[in-house]
Amino acid sequence: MTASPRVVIIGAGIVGTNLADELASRGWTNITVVEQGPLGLAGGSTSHAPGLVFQTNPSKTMTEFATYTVNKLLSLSTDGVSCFNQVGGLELATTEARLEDLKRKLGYATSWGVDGRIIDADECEKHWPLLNPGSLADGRQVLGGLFVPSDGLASAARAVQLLIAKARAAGVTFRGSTTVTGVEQAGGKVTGVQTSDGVIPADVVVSCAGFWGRELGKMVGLSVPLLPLAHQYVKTTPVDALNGVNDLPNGASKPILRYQDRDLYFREHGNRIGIGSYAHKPMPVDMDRLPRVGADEMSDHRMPSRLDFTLEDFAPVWEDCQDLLPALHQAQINDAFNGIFSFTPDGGPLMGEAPDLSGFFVAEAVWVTHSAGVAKAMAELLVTGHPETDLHGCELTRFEKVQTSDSYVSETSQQNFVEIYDVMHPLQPRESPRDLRVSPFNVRQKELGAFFLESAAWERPHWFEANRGLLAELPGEWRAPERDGWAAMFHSPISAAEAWKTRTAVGLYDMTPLKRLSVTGPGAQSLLHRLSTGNIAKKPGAVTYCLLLEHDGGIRSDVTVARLTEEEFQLGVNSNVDFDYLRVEARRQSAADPAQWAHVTDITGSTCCIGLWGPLAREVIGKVSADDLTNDGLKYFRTKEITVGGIPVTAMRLSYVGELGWELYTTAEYGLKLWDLLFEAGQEHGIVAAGRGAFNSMRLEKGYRLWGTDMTSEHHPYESGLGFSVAKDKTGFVGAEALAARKEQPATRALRCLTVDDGTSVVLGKEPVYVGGEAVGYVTSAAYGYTVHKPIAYAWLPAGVETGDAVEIEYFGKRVAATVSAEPLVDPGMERIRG
Ligand code: FAD
Ligand code: THG
Repeated sequence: MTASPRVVIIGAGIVGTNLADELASRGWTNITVVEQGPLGLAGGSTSHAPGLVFQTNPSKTMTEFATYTVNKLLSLSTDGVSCFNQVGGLELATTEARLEDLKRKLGYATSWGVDGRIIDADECEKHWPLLNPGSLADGRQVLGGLFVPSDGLASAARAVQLLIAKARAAGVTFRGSTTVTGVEQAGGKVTGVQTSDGVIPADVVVSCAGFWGRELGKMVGLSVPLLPLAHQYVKTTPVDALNGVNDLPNGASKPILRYQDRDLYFREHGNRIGIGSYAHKPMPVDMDRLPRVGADEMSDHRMPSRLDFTLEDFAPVWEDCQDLLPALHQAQINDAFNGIFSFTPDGGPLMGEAPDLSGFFVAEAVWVTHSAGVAKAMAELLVTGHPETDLHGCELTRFEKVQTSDSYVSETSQQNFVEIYDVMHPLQPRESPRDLRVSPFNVRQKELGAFFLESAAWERPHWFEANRGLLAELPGEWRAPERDGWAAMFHSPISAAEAWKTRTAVGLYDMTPLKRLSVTGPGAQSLLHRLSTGNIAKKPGAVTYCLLLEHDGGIRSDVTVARLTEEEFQLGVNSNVDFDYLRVEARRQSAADPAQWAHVTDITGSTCCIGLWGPLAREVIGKVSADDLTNDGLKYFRTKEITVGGIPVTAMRLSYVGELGWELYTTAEYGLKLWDLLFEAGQEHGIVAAGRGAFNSMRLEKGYRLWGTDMTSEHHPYESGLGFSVAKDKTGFVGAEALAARKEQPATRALRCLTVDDGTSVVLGKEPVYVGGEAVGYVTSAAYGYTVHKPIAYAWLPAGVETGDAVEIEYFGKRVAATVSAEPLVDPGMERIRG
């Protein structure tokens, strides 16, 4: 993008004003912020946010956004008063399960660079003398807490005012009391916004409209998957014990406080206490019935984001509040409201460009906590095209189409409201909606007792109860230690049997949910050549594993590219983000040079895929196919059309579990027949249907990285152990120049394979890793390696750490000894897979 395009930002809440400032500070000069409400106190969620900033989050990106926000708000000040009151943050545990969860959460904090510690009940009480020192109503008591000294309170409304002043001084125009009523476009590009006050021309429009985001999206035919929900916030009357302690009206000196076992949080407002509740039913908001904003003066009580308080929803938890803070027995509820903000299907924010309208960006469903960090990343995206932070969990385009429908967004977002403070296992599935996307094999999988988990709305078997009988036959060296606690949840010992059979006989894997794209046209090759690190200009029949990079050399995705014919490629990709990226790039290329048109289609749902893998895979397929599938007939990383029991199949010789065999693709209507043919043919060879539990273990044994978990756009290929997938001497692809420069720089970190010394402790992922007693890295993926008889963890570690070095993984507050190992752990010589 050329310097200083004309930018219109819609919305002057904490996100829009931060974005204006971040863009202005990067030298952009032509920025207009349009806000329907009066500037300063515009009436959106920001206007009344109590501003609690708890930084720690399972997501590295979200934690970094929060930390950036803390530091930025600390630096924003007038008369020596900043916009952040760093009182610390305290999350209480009143159950053993919560206390354990807080230890895990401390692990996240440590992994992502936030200092914190677990404190006992006495220390909790020192921080919050108003806490009930004895037993709570039902016999529980405060057992301890997670204390993070750098957390605290954002003064969001004041920050907005300071940001407006700062941005104005840098040349940004603010237009309050001006409503955006439409978006102008021409030729697939944004050209301006229509407002109540005329058209404002623009090259870039960023919608920072908060919970109005879905309405703004509708103006351009974009489905913005967020749901406005009301959430109750209450201020009490003054509490004697706080008189004279804090500045009035909003001063605070005690840590912000979470009582998640009762869905509550607390802060001080001078001598009053503010209480937020998630304990009530989800309250979706009817956007058509909100008070209108416009030129009229807006009092605190007429804001569109402030609905009338419904006492009956708060009454049940008022007793819990008084129970935890007995001083509240002499206080009353005062100044209470139901405030509106945005929820999404997976709880993440929505950031990025609309795939079908160039120049239209979104930064919505963002908490105050993450606002400045989100704005920084958006500014980087606009100015350089590649944010420093991994955005895959935030991408606007990360959802499958079915996940952006009104009913899906409504149901899942409400569920997220209900579960917001629950102790949740990372694999905990949602109960509804389920069975949205099922492969053609689903009926058989159910007959075999599949245990399903959901991903991208697909049902994926994790193991099959039908294989339980194999546990009795499992040879001693394949028996895995029993698991307890979280490692035992959403796990079955049956996965050991499925891995055993795959490594020694043959397994049948449902690979249908792997996203597949068809890229066709005379420009297909040039498109893929330009966007990938691979040498994909090979003859039809070649399959290439390669990377899509960002311009800065970071890994955007890893893909397989199979050349089916001269003008037809089939890609295995990671998510809808890849689809939209390729589709948009193809459209641009086709527009620039019609002779080089290329078209990208998502064929995932219209096709299906079986992974047939194991040393006996060839025997099995030989019974139902006359095609030559010997090593000479189809070499490793080659593809050809074959017939299996009369069914047309595209066979690709590759295996994410690292065994001999093929990915077998056919169109959906043949899927069930293909499964039956193979399963039947495999009976005499001991075939098993196998699930993701075995799959994930085996791919880690083989050292295959999982994009989004092991590496992201924050990492480049060499440090990720993926240098081999950059074609030698290839130039002219996206990221090539940056990559060449990075190759020359000394490595600072590396993705390493660890094995756990005690042979039994299976970790979950995201745990901090200690070297010499210091936290220096974090775990990405983990699994028990059935073939190698020990737990495996991949981890980012400083470059100086060497093979054989001892490290420690902190798991639920305990240190687990591990050793840096050479990889891959299984089949380093490729004899099995190339056999
Ligand atoms: P907003 O502040 O809503 O700004 C969007 C702006 O866009 C609005 O000012 C709106 O008027 C404008 N706009 C919309 N449509 C148009 C249009 N067509 N034309 C022109 N302008 C338009 N977050 C935390 O981090 N910590 C907390 O403790 C916390 N507590 C909360 C408590 C309550 C009761 C509520 C309701 C929210 C809380 N939040 C908290 C969430 C937080 O307030 C929001 O997530 C955040 O303020 C959203 O900021 P924003 O800039 O995206 O949205
Ligand atoms: N199958 C297909 N496409 C995919 C995946 C898949 N695309 C997305 C994701 N999975 C990509 N990840 C990988 C990771 C490793 C391999 C394949 C896909 C793999 N690697 C060989 C290795 O490292 O030894 C590559 C060897 C080579 O380049 O010759 O097989 O599961 N269709």
